Amino acid sequence: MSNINIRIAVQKSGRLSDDSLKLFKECGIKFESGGSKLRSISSNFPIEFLFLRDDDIPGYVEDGVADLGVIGLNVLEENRKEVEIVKELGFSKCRLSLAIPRNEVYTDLSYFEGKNIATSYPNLTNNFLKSKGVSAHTHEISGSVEIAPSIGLAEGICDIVSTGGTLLSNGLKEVAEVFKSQAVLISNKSLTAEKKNILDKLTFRIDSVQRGQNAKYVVLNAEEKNLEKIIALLPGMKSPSRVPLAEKGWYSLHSVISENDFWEIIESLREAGAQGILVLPIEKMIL
Ligand code: PRT
Ligand code: ZN
Repeated sequence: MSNINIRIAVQKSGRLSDDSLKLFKECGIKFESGGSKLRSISSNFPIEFLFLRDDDIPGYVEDGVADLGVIGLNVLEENRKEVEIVKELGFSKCRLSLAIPRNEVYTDLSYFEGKNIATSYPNLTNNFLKSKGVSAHTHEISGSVEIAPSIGLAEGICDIVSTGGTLLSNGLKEVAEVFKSQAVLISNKSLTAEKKNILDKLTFRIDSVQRGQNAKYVVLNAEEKNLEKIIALLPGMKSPSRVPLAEKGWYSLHSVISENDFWEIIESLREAGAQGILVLPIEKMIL
């Protein structure tokens, strides 16, 4: 084995860091993290972690200081760095939205015509408004954007929202979504063949973990007369496994179902006569 490591930049502490570390641990990659550690080399996978401020990650990956990075799509698109998006990671989901004081009457985007909007995302905000034919002024501030209207800095804001609680507690209401975001894995545009090979191994593991998270393992009992109907409802990886029970005329069926249609399938299974339904989490799913 060669001694080349791929270098990945992840957020040191913040809304991306816990889920990023969890994902790599679920991929079976062992490394130390936490405390004042700024870098860490895995003991069982050719990867080195750099722990950084999230804002610096796209630039480091563009320059090749890091080969890979985990970053919010909002930060990446705002900074417009030349990097490759390898895959969506499905965590740190949020949206960039326009918001105005709660007691204002909002009609449509023309509300913002000629107005001042405070934001940490001037590029995304301006692009959005321009594409809608609205000309407004963005006022860039780096934090505490929500207080801008109440201190007279701007009439509206454009900021990251997840639950909406922060807007609410600052007397604001969300009126239009500008951009949907989640964490993404990015890579430098010119990785060597050796590093590409390591990235392929990493994405194979990430895919297996993600597939597992989107699926449930289902075990149920069924009487012979209901088998056909129940099997038709169970997709499975190939087709469901069928194991005869000690009690004559009864079978146990094992299958995998998607998280998305989970409740619908469970209800149909019960209607079709399935009994003793067990649902188990799947740790990994290798295809
Ligand atoms: O220190 P460092 O620079 O590394 O971190 P940071 O403070 O710049 O970023 P951090 O950790 O706050 O967020 C990192 C990324 O998480 C963001 O770039 C987004 O991609 C994503 N993310 C997900 C969020 C949120 N949810 C979120 N709710 N980023 C920020 N918020 C803030 C938002 O700015 C607002 O102040 O939370 C507040 C709104 O939350 P709700 O739940 O009240 O709507
Ligand atoms: Zn930051």
